[in-house]
Amino acid sequence: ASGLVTIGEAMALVAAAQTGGWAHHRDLELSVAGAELNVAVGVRRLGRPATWISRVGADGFGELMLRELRAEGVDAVAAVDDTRPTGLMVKERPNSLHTRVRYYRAGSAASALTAFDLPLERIQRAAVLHVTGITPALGPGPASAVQLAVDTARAAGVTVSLDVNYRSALWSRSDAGESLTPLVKQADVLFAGPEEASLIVPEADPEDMAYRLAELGPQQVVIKMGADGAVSLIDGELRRTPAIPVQVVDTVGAGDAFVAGYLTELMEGAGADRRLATAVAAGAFACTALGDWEGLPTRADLPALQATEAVHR
Ligand code: KDG
Repeated sequence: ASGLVTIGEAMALVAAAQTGGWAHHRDLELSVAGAELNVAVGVRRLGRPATWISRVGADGFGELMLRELRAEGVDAVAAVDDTRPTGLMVKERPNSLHTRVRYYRAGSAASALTAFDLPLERIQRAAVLHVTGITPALGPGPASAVQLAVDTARAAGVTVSLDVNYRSALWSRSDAGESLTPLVKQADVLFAGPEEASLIVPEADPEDMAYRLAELGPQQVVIKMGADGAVSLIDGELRRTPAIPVQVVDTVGAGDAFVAGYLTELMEGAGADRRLATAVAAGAFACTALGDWEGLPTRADLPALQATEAVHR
């Protein structure tokens, strides 16, 4: 057992190159994105093996995705579906204060993911299985794939990581809460923003949330609070970890970077303090570049941020 295995949809990402909205500025940049893909790339950059399981369309977007993953050294296990397209996500920057994200993913290749797409032996050999609350929102097939993956991992003694990742464009808060609560109970490591945690537990305060979520099962609960850092309850110990201040260019993907940092250190056998330190550093790095994963750090990059931080002290 050495690496991370993750399952989920990635989409072609069309992002505005300038602020101002599509009606005024039409330059765009083409990339790929998806929460689980972002985590896989993040883990790989920090030095651990990563496998990404999905489906892609038989189109240029699917090819681009597989190419990028190959370039990053992520092992992609993705059936090419010639009846459905690769999904698309459009990121508009109407002004410098906002980013607007829209999906064109209904009927995508990845939404046809089923339990049959899973290479079960890879999950059994993984160090960590990472899933998110996005995949069960894509339909019954993807939901059953996530459930089988989690069951397989648990039976094999593989650590299960879940990021709640609520996406309001995909389902209601009540449907998400109902579907994700059983998964939360089966997770060893749980990540959620405060709003997301409130889908599962009634508390409003992050510390109370962490305690209540841990009661459901996960020994490691991490409440991600963006610029406010993180509150965590790891093996019964409560911590508050401040974020590292950076000049923010694009926050989308920062949560995934945080997860990648945490899980990489977990796989390295590092203690909780180091897991959280790398998590906040990776999250900060991700904010400094446009794109969901382009700004993810390598091990060699990490000291740069620590040096900047030292100046701020
Ligand atoms: O976490 C960033 C993701 O939101 C983005 O990459 C796209 O996976 C995505 C989603 O479904 O929102």
